[in-house]
Amino acid sequence: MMESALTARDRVGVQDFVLLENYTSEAAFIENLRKRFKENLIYTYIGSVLVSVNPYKDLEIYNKNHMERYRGVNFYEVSPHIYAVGDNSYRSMRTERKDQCILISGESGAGKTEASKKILQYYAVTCPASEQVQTVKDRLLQSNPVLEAFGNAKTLRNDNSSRFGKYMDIQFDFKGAPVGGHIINYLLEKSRVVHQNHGERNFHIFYQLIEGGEEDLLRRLGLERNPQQYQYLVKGNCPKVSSINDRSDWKTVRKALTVIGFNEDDVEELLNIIASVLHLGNVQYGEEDGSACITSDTQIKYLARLLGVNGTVLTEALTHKKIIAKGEEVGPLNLEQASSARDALSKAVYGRTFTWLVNKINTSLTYTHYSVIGLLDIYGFEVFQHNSFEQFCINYCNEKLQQLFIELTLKSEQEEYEAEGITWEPVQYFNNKIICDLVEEKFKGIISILDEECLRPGDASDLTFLEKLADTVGGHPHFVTHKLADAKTRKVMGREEFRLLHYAGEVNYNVNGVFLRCVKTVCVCVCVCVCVCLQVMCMSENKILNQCFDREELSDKKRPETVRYVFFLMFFYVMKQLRFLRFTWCVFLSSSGRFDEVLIRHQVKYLGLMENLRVRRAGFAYRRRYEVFLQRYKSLCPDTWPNWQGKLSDGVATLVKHLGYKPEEYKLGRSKIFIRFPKTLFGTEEALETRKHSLGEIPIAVQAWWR
Ligand code: AD9
Ligand code: MG
Repeated sequence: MMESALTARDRVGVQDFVLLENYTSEAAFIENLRKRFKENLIYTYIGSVLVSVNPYKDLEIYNKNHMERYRGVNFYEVSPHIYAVGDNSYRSMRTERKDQCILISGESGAGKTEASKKILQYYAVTCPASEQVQTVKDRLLQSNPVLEAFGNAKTLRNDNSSRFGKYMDIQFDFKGAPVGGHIINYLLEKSRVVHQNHGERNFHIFYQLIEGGEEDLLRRLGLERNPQQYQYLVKGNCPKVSSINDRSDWKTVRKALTVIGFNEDDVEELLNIIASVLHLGNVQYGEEDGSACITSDTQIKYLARLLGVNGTVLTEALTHKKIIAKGEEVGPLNLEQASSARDALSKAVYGRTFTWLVNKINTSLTYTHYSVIGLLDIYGFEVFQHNSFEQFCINYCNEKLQQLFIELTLKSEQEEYEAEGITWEPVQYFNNKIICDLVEEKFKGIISILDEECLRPGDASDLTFLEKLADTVGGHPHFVTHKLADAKTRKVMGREEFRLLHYAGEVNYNVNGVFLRCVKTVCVCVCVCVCVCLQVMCMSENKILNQCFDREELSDKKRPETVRYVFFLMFFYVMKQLRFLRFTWCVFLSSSGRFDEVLIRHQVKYLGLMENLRVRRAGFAYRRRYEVFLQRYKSLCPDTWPNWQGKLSDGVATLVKHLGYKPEEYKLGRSKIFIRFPKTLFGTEEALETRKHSLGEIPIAVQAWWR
């Protein structure tokens, strides 16, 4: 027996949350996600936003047949899918001649990187190709294993976690063929190079090189085939991961480097640096009269050769500092200072080499701007038991994106209403500009205060920073410190914390001991101990390092990198880009392979999905072009069936009058009908089903309609 539309909806939920009857209810939202997840329908829309729950199992929905199914088809005619987003952006770019951006957000392990790869594969398979285009397609695809080797690592949440943010432009020519690309990386988690939490690993490339590197290569690099030998690889006590085959991944990466256009010299220099970082980690210090000294010169010998620097100068740099306050005087480091200078050097070398790698990939992807689709793979809101500077950066970024989202969604709604000649009714929504201002306002925002404390010589500490915050923004409605909080809040807040009331919820940030230090690691120039080491790197004969380290930055004339500047670098370009693009938002939710309601509810809250739905539903829940609406429902009215001969708008007006729509339920625009409530549409949909059943007809695309 044919399943009716009503029971199909009961079973698999609605494919678009705007069609939920009770759209303000979080429980109804989650129930809809649950129903769909149970049926392996991992994708659902909120208007044009795609929401997905990670299935953690291979679903048969990413093959060539599926790609074909989504090619050139309207968003709502087929069930929600990441390919639909890819196809829609592609067609908008082609027809409207407007650059696009697909913004992928969600917490760690939610499936963001997999999704961006799926979009790339979709374009690689479905877009036109010539021989030259094939080379670009290959390079675009092959950039993934390389970037993942150097920028991904096993964490407790994801065996292949991206430890950097990525914005990738895919460029298309006038025929719609991908002809180039450009990647921007930001905020690589450099601290992982020198330290990993228990159960986590360093970046994949180290293990790939040790496990997969040929014997003579390892000999030349002075490496042993045992990760346990290296201080930088033993911290997490997790050299092997069952889901990862380092040896075969090494082969993939080596091949990918060749496809991208790295020659043997490039690869050699690159691997020299990777090996050097491991040797640096094994540099051991002893103590003489309170000063640090290097106890064995084995590592220094390798380092001098691999980095192309003088061993004596390097030894000096790893044990001495330039005391800026007293001019050019050079002084010895104590044990702790020397270890942190060594680690800071390792992080700087690795971080800059990563940026070099991205630039090198960019060079191979030739930039011939015609039309662009950007893919932004970004962290979603993060709230842990202990939140620090890293969470502050990520959450601020999401706050900005939310602001942009609301602005652009409302703007596009307004533009559509205007184009259709429908009166715009103001929408009530929470404008989070007030929180963005609290963070970024010049002179009195949190970033400015942080800058001031970072650059202030003397007694600046995390606690003075907290006090200054209380003095400057203490009265702000979205800011709370322990000192100024009411008795109830004090109970759940530490003395070293401040709380921000983000649009997605409250987050307590702990400044104790780590906030300023984190900031100083981000703004490397502030860290005096590293200066001497950086000087040595400027002398390196290694061609890559030579490009990465610039004498200019060591001169006092160069402006230090302030927090504001780093933020600016991180977000400004992307934000500026987004403003001029038509963007599609994809939100990914993590799961443990089953539908964990607590986990999902938490993410729905912190990703601001209910707020997004509210903005979407502020006007009309549903809109369709007249011809599409008439084609689907014309059989329900004797005057429009089998064919309406007059103007389309008159046909739709006749049809809805016959169906008994009340004036407050709908509006007729120039080319579309707008329906305010889902129940109006559902009533019509059910009438259609009843009619088809009575005639024994097979409902047209009823599955797609609901799914
Ligand atoms: V992180 O912020 O980089 O730590 P991501 O990028 O959000 O994270 P990723 O794409 O790496 O997560 O996905 C994590 C794992 O989930 C993958 O390694 C897959 O095992 C699994 N996954 C993700 N998407 C899908 C999917 N569409 N189907 C099946 C998936 N499994
Ligand atoms: Mg990722």
